Amino acid sequence: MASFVKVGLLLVVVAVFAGLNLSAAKLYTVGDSIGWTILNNPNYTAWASGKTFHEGDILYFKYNKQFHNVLEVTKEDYNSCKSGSPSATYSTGNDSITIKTAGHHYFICGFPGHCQIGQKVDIFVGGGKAPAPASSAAPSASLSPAFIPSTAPSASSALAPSSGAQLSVALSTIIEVVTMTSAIVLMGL
Ligand SMILES: [Cu+2]
Repeated sequence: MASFVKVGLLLVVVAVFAGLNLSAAKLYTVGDSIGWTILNNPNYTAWASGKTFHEGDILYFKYNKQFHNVLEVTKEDYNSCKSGSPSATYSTGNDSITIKTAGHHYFICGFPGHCQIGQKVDIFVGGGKAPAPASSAAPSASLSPAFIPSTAPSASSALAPSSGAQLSVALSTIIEVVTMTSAIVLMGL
């Protein structure tokens, strides 16, 4: 039973970090549930275009290593699908690549024909590191003046909705953790 409690506590710690660290470095599974493949005509350009990548984020390439790999290449090699001189090669099938610099990062599959039919992705990272958790209030606070009516209530009332929203996110995380812990402890009993 004690081991169940230990596992429960570990999960709590993990969940708290995952829940409270929402705006820190993120892990992106390339292609999401499809992964890194040529099946079903994945469009990795579309996959990347909806995302804002930051330095420190992690790209997770999941694929069958018998059929695919991941090469980091230059823009020219990306455009022409040349796999002969990659700056890095990954081939485990479970590759986590941390983005360490701003700018474009070009990845292709080196297996013949795969890049040409779309197994390639351009990850663009803007300047600056991922915002620290403590600064997460800044974006919503900077948006709030737009919502202040011309009769100008105090700044504190304009900020209230966003801090309320953050509180409810924190509360739902805590509720989730408590629910999970009690389920695990009950299993142990
Ligand atoms: Cu491939």
